[in-house]
Order: sequence, then C-alpha cells, then structure tokens
Amino acid sequence: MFPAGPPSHSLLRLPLLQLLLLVVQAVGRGLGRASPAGGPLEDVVIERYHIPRACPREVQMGDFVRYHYNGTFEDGKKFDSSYDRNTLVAIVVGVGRLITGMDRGLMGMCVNERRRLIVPPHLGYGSIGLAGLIPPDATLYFDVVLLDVWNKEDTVQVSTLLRPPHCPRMVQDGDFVRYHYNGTLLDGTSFDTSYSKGGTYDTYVGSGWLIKGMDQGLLGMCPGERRKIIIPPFLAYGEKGYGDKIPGSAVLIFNVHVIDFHNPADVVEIRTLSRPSETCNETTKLGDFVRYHYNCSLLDGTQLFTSHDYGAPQEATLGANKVIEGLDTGLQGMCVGERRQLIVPPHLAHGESGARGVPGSAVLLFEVELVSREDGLPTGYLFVWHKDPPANLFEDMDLNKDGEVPPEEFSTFIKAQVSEGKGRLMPGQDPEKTIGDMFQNQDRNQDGKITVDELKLKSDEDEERVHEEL
Ligand SMILES: [Ca+2]
Ligand SMILES: [Ca+2]
Repeated sequence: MFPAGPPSHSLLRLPLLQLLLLVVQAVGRGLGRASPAGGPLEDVVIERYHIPRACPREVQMGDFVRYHYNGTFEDGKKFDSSYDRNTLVAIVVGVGRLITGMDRGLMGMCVNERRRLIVPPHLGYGSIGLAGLIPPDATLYFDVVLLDVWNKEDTVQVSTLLRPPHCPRMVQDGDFVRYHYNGTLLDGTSFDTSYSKGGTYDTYVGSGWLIKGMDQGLLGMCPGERRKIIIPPFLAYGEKGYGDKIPGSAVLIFNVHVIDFHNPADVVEIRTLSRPSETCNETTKLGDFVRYHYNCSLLDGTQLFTSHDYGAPQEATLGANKVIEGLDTGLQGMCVGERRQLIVPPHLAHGESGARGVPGSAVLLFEVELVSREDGLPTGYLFVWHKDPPANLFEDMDLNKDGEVPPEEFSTFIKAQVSEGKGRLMPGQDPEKTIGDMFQNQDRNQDGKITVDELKLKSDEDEERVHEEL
C-alpha cells in the first residue's frame, strides 16, 4: 500500500524541494488519491483519523478481524451499518471475501484505529451495483473501527509482567492453581475479573477444565508471578463466544496473578532453617507432647496466624489429630531449638473449604520453632508410672487409714508420685483437671470417695477388656 524501497541515486541528486514534491506525489498515488488527470479514483483513499498510541500488531493479508463500520454515499446517505445490526463484522481479510476496497482499506490497521475509506466503484460494486442497495458506479464512504485481529497461525502469547526472585517451583500439568485474573478483549473491553468475586479462581491445569489457551498459558508460572496471556479464539471460546460478554471469534487477554498451586500428590515440604545439633539428643516422634512457636502465612506472603499473638507456644501431642496433618508430619524429627520452614498443601491442611481466615485450597507456609519436647502418654491414659505401681496402692493412698480416699487424699498422693519422679501426668493439660478426671474415673459409684473395691489400674482394666474380647 505504501511505496517503499531505497531512493535511487538520481533522486538523491535532486534539489531538496523537488525531492519532497516527488515523495508527496508518490505517497498520494499509493493512497489512491485522484489520478493526475483528475478522473475517478484509482485506489482506496485512506484517512487514519485515529491511531492508538500502542499498536502491537497491524492487519495483514489473511488475518481475521472484527470491526464496526458505517457505509454512506457521497451525499452522506447511509446504505449500511454494522451498528444498526448490533453485530461486528468478523471475517478474514485480503482474500476476496470483502469488496476489494475494504480488503485494501483494512490493511495495516491497528486495533482501536479509526479510518475513513473512500472506495471507488471498480473496487466496490462496480458498474452493476447491488440490487436495491448500491446503485451502479457508486463511490462508497466507510467509517471503520477495528476491534480485533488474529491469525489462524497464532499461538498463545505469554509475557511475564512480574516474576518473583525466588521461584521454588513452576506450574505443571495436573497442578491445582489459585489465581486472580482480569480478562479483556483486544480493544480493552473488560469481560470478566476474579477481583470482584471475593476470591481467587481455583482450578486444575491441563485437565480440560480451562480453555486450551489458559491451560497452556499458566504452565511454568511461579507462585506470585504475573503474566499477560493473549489467546486466539480457536484456543478460547471459538466462533460462538461465551455469554453476552465474549463475542464470537474474539481474542482474549488475561492478566493473571498466580497466588499458589499444589499437586494432589504433594507431601509436606520440610526445610531446616537452623538446627542446634550439639544439644540435640532426642528428636520428636509420634505421640510426643511438644511446644512450638509458629508463623503461618499464605505463599504470597499474606500473614494468617502466629503463636506470638498468644504470648505462649502452641502445644500439641503429635499424631493426636489436634493439629493439621501437615504439622503432625512437619514437626516430627525435630530437635528442641530447631527452626523449620514447612510448605503444607491444602489436603494436609484445611482442605478445599478452608477454615476461618484460610481460603479454600490454600497452600500454607509455616515457620516453626520447637520449644520443648516430652514423651506423651499412651492414648487414653492420664497418668503412668515409670516403673511398677506400688504394691499396696490403696493403702498408700488412704493417708488417714479410714478405708476411704476422698479427692484431697487422691490429689495429694498423685502429686507426691509426680514430684518423687515415680510417675507422670498427661502433658498439655492443667494437672488439677487431669487429677480430677482420674478421680472421677475411679469413683465408680460417684459418691465422692474411692473404696478399695473401686480402685483399679487402667492397665489391668485394659487387660481384662482384652480377655473379655478374646
Ligand atoms: Ca482416707
Ligand atoms: Ca465411690
């Protein structure tokens, strides 16, 4: 359309003014200005009256475009308009599907560009016209705005807008991703956004839940990464479009922000930050009673909970289902004083539905520090003796030897066992409460005192029960 090519030597030798005149004439011819004789137009006249500042792509032969237009005659009378039909023209350009004048007039156009075209009859409907609509030998005037351009050779275009410096892993097929997005058409019209929905969009990647272009465009993203993903319609919603927001044959632009992702096969990821190995004789194991400090955040850095808010370490018996599975696992094998980072996938944390303050399917990042560790008691036990229990247990308990053990005697006796190192109470609970519970268990008729017939060791009870079952 525009004359191109290096100027010849003869041109270069001409005086400047003459040279400029030649250039103007050449451009004029190229744009289809009136012929030197002042006769009918040789070519389409193009007036680019609005050119957007950014034009990443210009229409080329064979591209698919979507555009609006008004068509008028020289006297200003309208003969056709896509606005009246409320439907954009969606068509392939430069291959004879349009009148030649339009095929040529759309070349080189940018999205959101506006053009006025003057199409001479021989590039329009010729000397025959179009019955009832275009008279013979009509010069046509079009006002066109381009809204979309793509090519069937296009692929998904990905550009990274922000990539966090630390990228522990990248999205793969089969991962479950939580992300935010803004969706726009090429002309900037917004069609959807996750930001107005009060949460991320959560989905599996590569399993056909998403449009194909998105399945591709999310691959390789890091937690926290932001990308622009441009998807041609044949990898999006195709010729039909979707709902009333996505027209048929539309290119889609997604601005995506990945918050986190995981795989259903993930286990807890443990990274030791510091470990006082010289003082570490024993490490934590299932059943241990532990105290630990923790900070819990989302992968994007959003703070959720910290034990420092409570002024005291968190307490738990490992494996007792008191903490999420990921912590039960991640706190094992630790030395007192050790610090760890744990990445816990949602299926080992709060699952798909989340918890108070925890979004559904969120991956949690913990920093934990083990404060103390002690052996726990077997399940169901409130108190255990380190060695064999006293041979005359009831007599030892019945301090005033009146044949009855009220709560005071019981409590005094148990506390003495603990302080003398003969036994220990279940950790992690107020000893008074534990001793109270023990007394309740032994006072079988609930009359406020234990008799010799009532008193029975739990281990003996368990054995009896096993025998009964056998
Ligand atoms: Ca007594
Ligand atoms: Ca009793």
